[in-house]
This record gives sequence, C-alpha cells and structure tokens, in this order.
Amino acid sequence: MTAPLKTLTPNQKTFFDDNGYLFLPGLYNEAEMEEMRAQFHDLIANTEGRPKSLRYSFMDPDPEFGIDPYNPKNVRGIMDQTLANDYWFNNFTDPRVVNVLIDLFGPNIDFHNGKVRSNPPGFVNTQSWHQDWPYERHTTPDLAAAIVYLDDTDVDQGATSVIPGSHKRGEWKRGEDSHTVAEGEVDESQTVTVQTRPGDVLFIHVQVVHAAGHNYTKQSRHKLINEYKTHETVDLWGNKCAFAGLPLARNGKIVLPQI
Ligand SMILES: O=C(O)CCC(=O)C(=O)O
Repeated sequence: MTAPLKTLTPNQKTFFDDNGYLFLPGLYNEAEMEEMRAQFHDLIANTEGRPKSLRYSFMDPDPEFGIDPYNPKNVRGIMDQTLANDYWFNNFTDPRVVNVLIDLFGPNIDFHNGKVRSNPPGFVNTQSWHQDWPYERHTTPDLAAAIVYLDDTDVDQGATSVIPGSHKRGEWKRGEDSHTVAEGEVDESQTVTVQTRPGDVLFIHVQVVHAAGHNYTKQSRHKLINEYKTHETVDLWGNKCAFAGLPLARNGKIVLPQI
C-alpha cells in the first residue's frame, strides 16, 4: 500500500513523476523572505570570518551592468552555505521541504549538499544543458534539488530552464570530456523556463536536463540549492560536502528538530 502524501496533492506528485520537476510557488511567505533576504545579504556581504570550508566564488564586475549594492562583492556562488549559522542549518532541514522529498521519493531522506548560485548583473551562464547526475552519481537516481529563489527571475533574468520528462531517458549522451549534454541533443522547443518570485521553490530530479539562465539586468539574482537523497541510494561520487548523508526523515517522519 502506498503511504498517504504528507504535503503534496496527488496531481503534484504525478506531475513530478511525469516531468521530473515540480514548481511550488510561495513556499516561503513574504515575512520569511524578508528575513531570508536579510540573512542572505549578510552571507554575501560579510564574507570574512566564515568557516574555511564554506567556499565563496566571485564574478568580475561587468562594466556595462555594474554592481548591485545587495551583492556588493559580486558573489556568484557559495559551497556549503549550510555551515554559516543556525539560520542556514534550519533552512536546509526545513520540514516543509523535507516533507516534499518524502512525498517524492519515500520515507527515508538524507541530506546531500547545499550551495548558492548567484547571478550578478551581467552574469553569463557558460554551463550548458546538463543533468546533475554525472556530477553526483549514486547507486540509483533517487535525488532531487530544491532551488529556492530569492528574487524575481525570468528569461535573461536568472531564470532556470528545464526539459520536462527528460529524466525518463536516464543518462543523456554527454559531450566528450564533459559533464554537460552533447551538442545537438536538446530540442530547444521542448524547454520550459520557470519564472519565479521570491519564496518560490523548484524541485528538480537529478536526471532532469536543465540550465541556468543569463542575467542581463542591473539586479543581482540569487538561488539557494539544497539537494536531498533517499537513505537507500549510496554515494558513488565521494561526497565530502557539509552534512552529507545527514538523516532528515525516517519512516516518513522528520527526525531533526529546528534549532
Ligand atoms: O542556477 C540555476 O538556475 C540552476 C543551477 C544549476 O543548473 C545547477 O546548479 O546544476
């Protein structure tokens, strides 16, 4: 007998199974986003004195687009933002997100890793269409990323695009020596760009083909990407990221309290 869904509707679950992604608008409300954006600003503006394994990357300012004061150092990414403080610990262990993962994959959920992808003004995405799978192989593809949007995104404004149903083909042909999908494999007419508002969350299956967009605006755009896996699937990549394998749900129940 299948377990009753904890938070998703049957249609949402079927949509994810069929398409490999699920868009949940407004998972975080306005007040929560005000706090998240304030915490995030602190994270990207005050980069000194952080745990060493929290790794920042920066983009050279684009003279045409300038710098958004919200992202004064032009941060373009962070690995293991989960280590920054209790707020960010609570963020990746949020039961609302973990319950979605239970509905999508089953009762036993572990953490995989957390990162920030920022698109400063003038950001050009050079990583083409890809599946996350070749970057993080496991015994079975039972992983998904939850992408939390801190800003409005749209075409050429940092939006993420996906190819619905592409996870059903398993691993796609890759370019030589590359983790990204081989040229000519993607039919652009099949792609969907997900427009977002702050507080929206996009769940993407580890084998769904997707791509980040460019940001040809003067506003910096920011995404948190926390990834989750079933307890049963075993890491073959050698995941050394913070909190890798941390148990989050067992037998359909959240096991970690919020701090
Ligand atoms: O930044 C995005 O919109 C998507 C990020 C992405 O493609 C990835 O981290 O694999």
